[in-house]
Amino acid sequence: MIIEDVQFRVVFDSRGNKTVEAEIFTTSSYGSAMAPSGASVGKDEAVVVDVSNLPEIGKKIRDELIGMDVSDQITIDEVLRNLDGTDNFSNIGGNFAIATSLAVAKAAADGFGLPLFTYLGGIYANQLPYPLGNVIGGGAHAMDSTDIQEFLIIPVGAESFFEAVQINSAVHQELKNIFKKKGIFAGKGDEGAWAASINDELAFELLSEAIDQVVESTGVDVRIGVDIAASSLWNGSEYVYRDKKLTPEEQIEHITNLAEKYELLYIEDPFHEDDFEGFVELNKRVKCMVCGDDLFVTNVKRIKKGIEMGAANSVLIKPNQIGTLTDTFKAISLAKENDYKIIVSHRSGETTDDTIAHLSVAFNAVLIKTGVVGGERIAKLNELIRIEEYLDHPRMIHI
Ligand code: 2PG
Ligand code: MG
Repeated sequence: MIIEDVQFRVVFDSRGNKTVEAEIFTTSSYGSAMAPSGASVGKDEAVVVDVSNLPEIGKKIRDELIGMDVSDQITIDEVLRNLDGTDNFSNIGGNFAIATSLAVAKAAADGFGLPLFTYLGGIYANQLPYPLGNVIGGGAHAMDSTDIQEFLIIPVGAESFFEAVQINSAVHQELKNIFKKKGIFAGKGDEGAWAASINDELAFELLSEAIDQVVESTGVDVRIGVDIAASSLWNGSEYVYRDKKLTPEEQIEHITNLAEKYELLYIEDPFHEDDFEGFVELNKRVKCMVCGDDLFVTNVKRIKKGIEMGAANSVLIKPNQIGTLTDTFKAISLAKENDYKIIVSHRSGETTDDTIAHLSVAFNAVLIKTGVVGGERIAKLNELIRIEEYLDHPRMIHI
């Protein structure tokens, strides 16, 4: 499976922004992947370079990779790192690097005649994650909506992935009825979640109402999670909400109260990206999943710091934050060795690329965060439905 050619093209993401697609052609196989992009971006993420640099970056990568074997993922990812020469892919771009790295893995899986999740995870990669669905959203993903970026749901009572998707869709649909009934205008944000000019408290109330309806009609239990994306609320000294300003201490109180009141199962980025201490304090106070996204940026150094301090118990994994599959794997391994839960995640700017569906199964993620509606989100959910059908003994993972 020797690489004969590497091609790149500019394509568009779900926000209508340009992104890059990589294609790997080997003597006997093919793989392609597209880079997603974030709106609430951690400062230590791999850098996205302008796709107008495609001709020169494309040539650099092509010249290095032609002649290499796609089954040698670790070496290829090392070559990408060395070619870039920085810690954050600011030369060849995290977008070019991740599209290439994932396309290489897909070409290798194709060459072996295996689905990607089996190629990466082996025969015991047979558990499905629960879909962590974004149903109301604001922050950097919508205009004039909630301060909390994402109100998420987890259909913990679902017995199959298919049922889990059905339940998340039902809650999303029920919310539409509730907005209508109450005369609240709601549009949709970047990830297909409802966006409305309401405060966080009202969003929690409406969401609880929608969940009650769905639980009553289906008997399947659903829990609430949030991505506060608090770096977007932080002004350097306070967290600024539409109706209040909170000091770091008040923010800890506020999040603790929300966790109790709404029995939250999942809290992501409740404090700004450098407030490891805030995370430590909250992690002591609550029983649920405390997850770092901007805090960790899928970066081994930052995850290590968090583990040493006791800052969280879960990590969000976004391959494009770090730039290669191998570095993504290293982040996951370190987290798992320390009993952290793995949540594989989309970005707010997505394409129909469904690679993360495979990564979530391969690496035993407990959750996949990939929205509820919209073609680019559904692409991942439908791929997991296919994977569930393909597996001999599929089962939902234990959260
Ligand atoms: C997040 C993500 C995905 P973005 O903050 O977790 O929901 O958003 O891609 O804008 O960083
Ligand atoms: Mg986040």
